[in-house]
Amino acid sequence: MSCKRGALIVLEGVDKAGKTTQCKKLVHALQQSGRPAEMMRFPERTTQIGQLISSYLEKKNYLEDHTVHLLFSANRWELVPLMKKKLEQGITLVVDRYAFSGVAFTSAKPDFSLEWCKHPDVGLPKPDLVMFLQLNPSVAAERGEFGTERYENSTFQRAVQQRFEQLMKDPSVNWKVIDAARSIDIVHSDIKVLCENIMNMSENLPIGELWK
Ligand code: Z5A
Repeated sequence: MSCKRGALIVLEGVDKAGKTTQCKKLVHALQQSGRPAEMMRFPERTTQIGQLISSYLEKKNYLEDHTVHLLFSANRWELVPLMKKKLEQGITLVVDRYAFSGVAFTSAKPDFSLEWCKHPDVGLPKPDLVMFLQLNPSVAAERGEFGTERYENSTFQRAVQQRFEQLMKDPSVNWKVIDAARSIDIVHSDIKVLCENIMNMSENLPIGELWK
C-alpha cells in the first residue's frame, strides 16, 4: 500500500434512526475539510442482484428467506473489489447499513440463528468503526409513518433491535452507540469526532476481515 488508506465507517440502526441523513452530512463534512470520502449503501439497488432485492423489499416478488439472505450478502461481496480499491486509494467510505443489518433482519425471522446468518459475510472488509444510531421506537414513530416496504412494521423492528443488541456484544467489532434522539447537528458533531479519530488510527493498518 503506497498511500495511507481510507477508513471503512458503517452506520447502523433501526428504521428512521437517521442513518442516511448522517452518512450524507458526514461525507459532505469530510470532503469540505479536504479528506477524500464517499458514501455507499446496502442494499446497493443498482446491480442485478440489487434489483432483485429491491423488488423483494417493494413486495413485487417473493424470495425464500434463506435465498434473500444470501442475495443481500452477495450484494455486499460484489462491491468488495471496488471498496478495497477505494480504501487503498485513500478514500474513506461511509456506508449506510452493512452485514450487521443483514444478520439482524434475517435472524429476527423465525428459525434463523445469529451464527447461521453471519456465515456468508465472514471475511468481508471489516469496518474500522460501526456507529449504531440508537432510537426509541416511540421517537422513531414521531419521524413519520412506516413506509410500505417489507419489514416496515413495529413488531418486526423491535425484534431487529434485539438482534442488533446481541451483535453489539461482540468485542471484535468496534461498536459505538450514538444517541440518535438529539438534533441532526448534535448527532453529526459526535459522529464527526469519532470518525476523525478512527481515520487517523486506521490509516496505516491493513484492512481487517470481518468475523474472522
Ligand atoms: N436489509 C436486510 O434485510 N438485509 C441486509 O443485508 C440489508 C438491509 C443491508 C432497506 O434498507 C431494508 O433492507 C431495511 C433493512 C433491510 N428494512 N427496513 N426496515 P434501507 O437502508 O433502504 O432502509 P431505509 O428505509 O432507507 O432507511 P431507514 O432506516 O428508514 O431510514 P434512516 O436512513 O435511518 O433515516 P433517514 O432517512 O436519514 O431519516 C428518516 C427521517 O427522519 C427523515 O425525515 C429525516 O429528515 C428525519 N430525521 C433524521 N434524523 C433526525 C433527527 N436527529 N431528528 C429529527 N428527525 C430526523
